[in-house]
Amino acid sequence: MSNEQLQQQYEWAKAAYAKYGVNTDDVLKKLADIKISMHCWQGDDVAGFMNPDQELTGGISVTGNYPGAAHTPEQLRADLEKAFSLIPGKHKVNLHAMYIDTDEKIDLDEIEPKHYEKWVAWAKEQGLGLDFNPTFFSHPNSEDGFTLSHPDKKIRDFWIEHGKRARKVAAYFGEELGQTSVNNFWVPDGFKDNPIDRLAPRKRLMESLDEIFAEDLDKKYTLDAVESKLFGLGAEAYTVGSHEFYMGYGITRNKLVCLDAGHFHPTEVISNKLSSLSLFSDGILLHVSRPVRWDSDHVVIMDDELQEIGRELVRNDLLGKTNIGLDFFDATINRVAAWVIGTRNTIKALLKAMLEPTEYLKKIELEGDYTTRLALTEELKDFPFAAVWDYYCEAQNVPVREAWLEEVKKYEENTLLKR
Ligand code: RNT
Ligand code: ZN
Repeated sequence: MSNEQLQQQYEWAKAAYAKYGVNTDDVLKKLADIKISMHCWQGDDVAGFMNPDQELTGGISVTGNYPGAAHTPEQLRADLEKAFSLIPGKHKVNLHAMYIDTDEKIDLDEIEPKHYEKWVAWAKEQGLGLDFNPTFFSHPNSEDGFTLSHPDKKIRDFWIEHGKRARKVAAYFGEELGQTSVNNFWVPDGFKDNPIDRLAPRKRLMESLDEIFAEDLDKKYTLDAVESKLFGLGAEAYTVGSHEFYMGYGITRNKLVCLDAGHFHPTEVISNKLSSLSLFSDGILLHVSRPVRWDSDHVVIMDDELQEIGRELVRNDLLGKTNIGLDFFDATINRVAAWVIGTRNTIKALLKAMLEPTEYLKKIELEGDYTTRLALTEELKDFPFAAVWDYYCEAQNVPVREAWLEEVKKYEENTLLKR
């Protein structure tokens, strides 16, 4: 499409939205300020660089053996750069502790900021932020399914040390990069079969977390988050860190509660939780993901739930207190394409939501005019939002529509297939 056509389309779309008081120019300015935290682990099937041959454990699973996975930090960064060159806006990278970049042979209870210096230098050069996650899986000390809630104090202490050190790394990211680094705690702890004692592991988890968080770190640099889960592979009957556990924990300890779209019952959605959670917490972390029948972590597509998440964030004015992270891993398709599809969709869903005449819709709802509410929300689905998106991509210097795929194919041929 020529520049002129893009512009024409945009003007036409602009007029359509203006009729309902939505200024598309303002929307695009706001959209450019929203950062998505793109998870590094899609690039190498959640292997990391600490012990990449260690089996992936913790009840999560990656299927597929598409060629081209990153095997070194340099390769992973090159792949991330390629993906970001095809995604409009400036964003963040979400690292896991196991993605150290050092020649030192260290364990998880020995990590220090210096082991991530190269990531920081790269993020500075690229103008990216960095988020972080301690890694409580794929390690001999988590082999029996328990970490921070382990009955053995020695094992718990190993993981507590890891958690404390991870916070220091996140604070270092925040300080160096001048933007808050969200540090997300997720532990896989749970039982395959029905436990007798559901309480004691939860009490141990609570106490371990309290120990990790005992030191106050400057919230300007890092914010801790806690992520709940319903079940995992091999932890089908009971997960220690359940939703109720972390709702209670996060709110009483002033931590961000992390909602992962795949961590609830199959018909339960996180979009409907955002408004309630926002009333009681200072901040929210999202793991935008796509569960298919279970917590399968499929690539995010433009489905109803993604759009509903976008709408809830916009309608309730929650973008300012919500950190939007992605969490999916698919090894059956090109991994750079997976990032581009999931991240572009997430931004696009936010744009769609921001183009909605929210004030007007709230007003007619208050007046009890549910007929107009339904009629208009249905008609709005056909409004020319794609013209606004195309214009935005062009303005942000990234490929318009499916043109990005050509770039990924070239990169696959010239780089990924040569690994
Ligand atoms: C697992 C959680 C967690 C992980 C990452 C790799 O169920 O969703 O967020 O996916 O830490
Ligand atoms: Zn998650």
